Amino acid sequence: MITISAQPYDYELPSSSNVALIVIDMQRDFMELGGFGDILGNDVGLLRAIVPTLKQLIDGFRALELPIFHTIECHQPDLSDCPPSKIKRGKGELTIGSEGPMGRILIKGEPGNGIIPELAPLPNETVIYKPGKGAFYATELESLLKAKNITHLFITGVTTEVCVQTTMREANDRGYECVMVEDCTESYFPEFKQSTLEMVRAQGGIVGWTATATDVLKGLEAWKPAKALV
Ligand code: TIU
Repeated sequence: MITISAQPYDYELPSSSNVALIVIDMQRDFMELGGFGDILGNDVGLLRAIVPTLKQLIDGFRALELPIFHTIECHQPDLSDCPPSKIKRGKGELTIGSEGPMGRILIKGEPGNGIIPELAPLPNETVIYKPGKGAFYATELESLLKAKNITHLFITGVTTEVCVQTTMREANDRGYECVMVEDCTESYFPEFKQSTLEMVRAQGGIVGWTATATDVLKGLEAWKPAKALV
């Protein structure tokens, strides 16, 4: 057993547990002009701050041969997996499926739907294509985690209060011990990021823990997993 310095108290990682890194939606749609985040009226430049730290965390998991799951929010080209309510939302000129400068917005396989090159998944890493905000809804994520006996999740990505928080709540309800990595998640609204961090760790860790990437890596480097799983 090792502990990782975290809030609201240390996060315990038994040697019998298995961990995974979850990287939520680090895709061009949210990070670049002309994508979904931009058409909703957000300052997409704000999200770039976490890229170097998240890259370090991903590299740390790779060096330790620990599994990494990347997610992409997207829909099928015929929008059959997109509820009309989601298409209508925002009331902008462009919406999901519209042709934008990076291809059709939030559509699987379009240039704008790809993960930013700095954080591109390696061939041995899993990419989960998700139609909702949460990574467990209508995806194979839970069965893949169960197949590897993964019990402890480190959750990162964008945006903190939308897809990251939704995923952490879904994971918490399914029994996973979750850490939101503070400096590896970002929001278009700095105050929403702060509130999210506070609300997940309030009430004795009602949804889980928060910790910095440095503390997560320090802990994992000292940890001896039951078996290396990639
Ligand atoms: N709009 C916004 O903040 N987020 C999303 O629509 N998706 C994700 O958070 N990935």
